Amino acid sequence: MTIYAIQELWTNERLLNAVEQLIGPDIAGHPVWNLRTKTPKNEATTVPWHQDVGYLDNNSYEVLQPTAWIPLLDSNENNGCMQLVKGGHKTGRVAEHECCAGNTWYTMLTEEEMEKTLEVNMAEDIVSCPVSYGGMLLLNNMIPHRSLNNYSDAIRWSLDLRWQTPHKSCGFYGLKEGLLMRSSKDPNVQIDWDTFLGLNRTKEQHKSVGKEMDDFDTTIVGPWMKKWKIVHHNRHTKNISEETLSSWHNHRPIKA
Ligand SMILES: O=C(O)CCC(=O)C(=O)O
Repeated sequence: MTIYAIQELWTNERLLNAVEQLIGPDIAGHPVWNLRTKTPKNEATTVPWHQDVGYLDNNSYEVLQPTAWIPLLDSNENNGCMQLVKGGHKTGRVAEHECCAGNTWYTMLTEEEMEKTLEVNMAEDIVSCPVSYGGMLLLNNMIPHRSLNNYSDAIRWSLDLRWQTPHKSCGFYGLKEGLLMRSSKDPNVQIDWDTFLGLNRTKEQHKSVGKEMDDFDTTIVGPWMKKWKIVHHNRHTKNISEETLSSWHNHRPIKA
């Protein structure tokens, strides 16, 4: 799959028609999108419980940002499909996330925190969402979700693509703006891919921590790290200085 194929899918007429029903006729692509290669039995690609808003700036909390999660093969509980917690978006609250899950750089929600703040029942409300090739799962940015482990022998490829109104902040800490795809004022709007693709969001994340980073340095650099407490350190946090951490939050000191 090339970037052109992803561009075509992201701006697909029928997909945008569905998105329009949710957010209205003005549509921007959100700068956070991923092509995921979920390799078998790999903790690094198994995403723990979280709300997508947990990765974004607080000014996105009141903006509806639908995500289309699109597997590039049949997905099921064996190869790492998604699970969500039914009704977990209804309070409109953002639960207290923690960092970092296991040996990954993901933020995560504990089950206790979800039950307390999002008023869900983890014994009853978890829903597995197997999606066949050609289908998609549409997610609200407040709904808690995760992906299961991949116990198969094949890579579970998927895309997650997001949209929102172009009239509100996309909550990406000013690092990158959205991409106008549909405008009620201009039915022939030209999508400015050059500007959008010209700005590498990973490089912008690196710049936001104020230091040059080697491409193979796996230290976490997302600005969302400043939002949530780092309660568990691992190889992705060990190079962050105590001084930087304490300027972010009331983090626990790093233990060797
Ligand atoms: O595809 C996955 O494994 C996780 C996707 C996810 O959590 C997301 O798109 O927010």
